[in-house]
Amino acid sequence: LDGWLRYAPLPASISWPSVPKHIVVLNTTKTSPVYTAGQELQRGIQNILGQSCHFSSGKPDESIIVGTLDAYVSTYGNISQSVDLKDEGFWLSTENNIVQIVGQNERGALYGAFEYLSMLAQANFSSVAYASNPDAPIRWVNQWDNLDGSIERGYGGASIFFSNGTIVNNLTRVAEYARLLASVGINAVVINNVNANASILSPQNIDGLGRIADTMRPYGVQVGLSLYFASPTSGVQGQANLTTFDPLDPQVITWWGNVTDQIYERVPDLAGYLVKASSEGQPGPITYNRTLAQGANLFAKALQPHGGRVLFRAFVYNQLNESDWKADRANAAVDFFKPLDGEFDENVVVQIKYGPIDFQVREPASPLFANLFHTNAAIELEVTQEYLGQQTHLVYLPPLWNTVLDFDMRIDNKTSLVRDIIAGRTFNRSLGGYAAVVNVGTNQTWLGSHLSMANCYAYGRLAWNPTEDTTKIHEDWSRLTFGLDQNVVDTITHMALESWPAYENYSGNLGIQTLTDILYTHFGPNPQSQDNNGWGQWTRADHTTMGMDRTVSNGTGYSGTYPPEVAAMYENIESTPDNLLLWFHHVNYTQKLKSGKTVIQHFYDAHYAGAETAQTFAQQWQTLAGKIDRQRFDEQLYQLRYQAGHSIVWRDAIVNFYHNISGIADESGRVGNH
Ligand code: GCW
Repeated sequence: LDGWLRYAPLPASISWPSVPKHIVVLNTTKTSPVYTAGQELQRGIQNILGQSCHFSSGKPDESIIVGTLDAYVSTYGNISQSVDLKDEGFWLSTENNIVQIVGQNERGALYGAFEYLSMLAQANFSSVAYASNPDAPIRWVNQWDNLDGSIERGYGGASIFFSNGTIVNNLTRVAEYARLLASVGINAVVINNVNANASILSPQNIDGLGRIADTMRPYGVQVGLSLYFASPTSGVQGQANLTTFDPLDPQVITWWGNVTDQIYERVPDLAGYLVKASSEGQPGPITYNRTLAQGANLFAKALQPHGGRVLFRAFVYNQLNESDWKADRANAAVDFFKPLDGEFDENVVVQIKYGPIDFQVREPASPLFANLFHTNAAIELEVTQEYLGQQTHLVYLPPLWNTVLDFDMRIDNKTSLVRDIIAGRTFNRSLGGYAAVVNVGTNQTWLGSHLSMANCYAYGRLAWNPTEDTTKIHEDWSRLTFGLDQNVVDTITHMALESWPAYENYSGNLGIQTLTDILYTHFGPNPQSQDNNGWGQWTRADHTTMGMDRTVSNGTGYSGTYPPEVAAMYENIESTPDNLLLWFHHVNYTQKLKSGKTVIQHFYDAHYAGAETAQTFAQQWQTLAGKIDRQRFDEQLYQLRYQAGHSIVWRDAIVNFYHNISGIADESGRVGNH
């Protein structure tokens, strides 16, 4: 339940230097994150080191001091070193037997306390003095929780926020969740599904929202809300009912203004709204022939006096006809949003999925990041493993995320990394950052699997600092979660690093997408489901060829939506990396890759290799018997064995499908004819 915040006692074999026994908390208001920081420090040091600390005030010697920079300076005068603190950052110094934990704001002080405790829990007693600042202001998580308590694409049990149409009474789990999120620098949670229900806006539910906000506030985690665009006409109990939801209609504007005022009355620090509109059957501004910007600005204007933000989702596309060679869902976001660049209000952030389709095992970075110069942008990631095994498969996701965050769009032929664009640096934007769909539930493991929590932890760490090494992040998580035994850390981290390449190998290769069932479950192999439907996630596989031709010269024109250098790279087969070949090009199964193999032989080989690696995960895990408590060891072993079996189901389904359709034999004789 504590996730990575176990505060396990350090093993007796370790000896450590003394740690101050006094904690000076420079803000004693119980709802302040600074107060929470003091409580966490006391609890953590007690559990990790077995040392009791007393709260005291006054003299700094032999103390842990935690507070905001303002409070610190007014109590002790300036910090001796010059400290460069940005919004929500912190200063941490352990020099001279004084621990200074000084936040740029209250939340920053709590982040600093968690960082110090993370050091102690990993037996790191080195002397440090540094400032740490977040890379971007938006570091949110999204929960796709429905008011009935179910969670769309959630694999860790029922909602911790809702049941039976209202907010649950007991918010203990909500506090625990906020604590975990705060410990990795997350500052807001959007608590309800983007496929939203208008009844979240009833007075009773607004009060429930207030209780959630009160519960998370001590952790510095703000609440955000997903909105149903047609709420004004939905007959929300306790609110006026209109006959239109046209975003330019004065009545509608007043309606949202009123509702927003009511919410801020109860939740003065609401983070803002998240809006999925005119997407996948959801109503939106397009219903009234208004633009998506007009739709977003409706909420922006209601929030503006309160300091709130609108995260407006770029996941807007239409159903398409596969018989049209030039139809391409991957073009949708740029088609819809590029013409609107500059029309969004300053407190709007366009929230863009990492790839142009939908959380696939490999996608190129969404070109929309390189097409908005006067609009704030955030990246949307998924911690919940919707297409990636739904937590029954081990897949450590940060290496996948980094293929997008570190991608260089070469705007104006200059370095323009996606992570710099969303941080606001490239185009000098005031806002931007990160959102991840997490979807924890009431399961004791939160996500439905012990090892999956590494993704949640790493998400926060990367949103704070996207240049951090993902291997090191995993090692930290592993130590905090399973203890300091080097063999345990190395084994679990080794498995984690092999996991995404393995999953890609036994699901979908060369940029063809995940090849999972896309119609309903998004789980398990179903390559035939990809084609002959309106969803536009096509593979265009026939007897001799496969892949989407997304070139400008002969295809959908998608490659041309990137800046020139990148567009040129993807336009040509020779310069397209193998791992995206079938994303950009429609080729023969016998097309040669840079590796020298044919496409079809690569499919066969990769599927066997991926499933083979998956077989080793349970074995690697078993070498840790006795080093991990029984319950977690057994539960994880069960899942890894399932994955071992399911990876073979995957392998055989995919290789047989392509063998049947192509009639091309496997050079190693493994496929068909048995
Ligand atoms: O991938 C699809 C999911 C839907 C989801 C949608 C979205 C919340 O299958 O379940 O809806 O994306 O991101 O809006």
